[in-house]
Amino acid sequence: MDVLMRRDLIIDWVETAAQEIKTQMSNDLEVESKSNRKDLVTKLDKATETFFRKQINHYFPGEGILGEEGMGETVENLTGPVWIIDPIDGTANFVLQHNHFAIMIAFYEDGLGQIGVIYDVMADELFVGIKGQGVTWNGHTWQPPFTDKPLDQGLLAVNGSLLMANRWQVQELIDQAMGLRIYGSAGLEFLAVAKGELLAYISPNLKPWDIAAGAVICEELGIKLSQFDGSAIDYLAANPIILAYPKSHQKIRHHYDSNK
Ligand code: 2AM
Ligand code: CA
Ligand code: CA
Ligand code: CA
Repeated sequence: MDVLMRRDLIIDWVETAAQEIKTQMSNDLEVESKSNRKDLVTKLDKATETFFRKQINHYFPGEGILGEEGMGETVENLTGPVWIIDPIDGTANFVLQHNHFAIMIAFYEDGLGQIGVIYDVMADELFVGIKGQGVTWNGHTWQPPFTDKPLDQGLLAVNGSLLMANRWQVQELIDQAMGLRIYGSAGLEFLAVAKGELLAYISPNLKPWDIAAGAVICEELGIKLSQFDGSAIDYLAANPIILAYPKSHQKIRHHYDSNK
């Protein structure tokens, strides 16, 4: 099946899932903690991932699926077709704000991103990136309105734990930007960079499903994505990431190398 047919199916699944999430959102979410008090999961994270897995298994039996709420089902390698899913990104926002969360689905082949979809559910903003074919916003061709400005002329997002620990003097770097923003959803932070609202996003510990969809969208727009040390993302591990327009990426990389 060609890439546009896959894209259309993904959009259909995402819209169905978002409608269900909105309908159920005011009911008991059955919130549980995972690794720590702040690491939450709800019954809608699980149900949404299960829904996507069922659709993929129906239309594309045998293709690999890597998802945050995998419940034991995962992939060992990225050979061939692999779906990478974050059913609700920004679960703490979802639980505590009923807002500012995203659904993310990506399709990779032999480790290379082919399709990335991020849906900001409450804002009704759907971004789709297809490798070599650009990015759309709610069906319209998308290009960020701002050019590659230096870091001191724009805003920066940094993960809260990295900021508080001030690892590699990150507070000094933040001080060079026009201001700091913290969204609490990696997906929405990737989208803010794709929109040109942020020049950069830095996060120390993102999983493959936090990165996969946004990587396709942002790389299609010429935005740079790497680990802190400049190496490529490992889609089978946790990654410290710098996502930024080229000038800011270079600035952040240099600051990291000088202070790590
Ligand atoms: P999640 O809501 O899907 O778990 C918050 O800074 C961002 O980091 C969110 O996108 C969140 O995704 C992600 N994240 C990754 N690992 C996390 C963890 N252990 N606890 C909370 N958020 C995590
Ligand atoms: Ca989570
Ligand atoms: Ca996530
Ligand atoms: Ca999640």
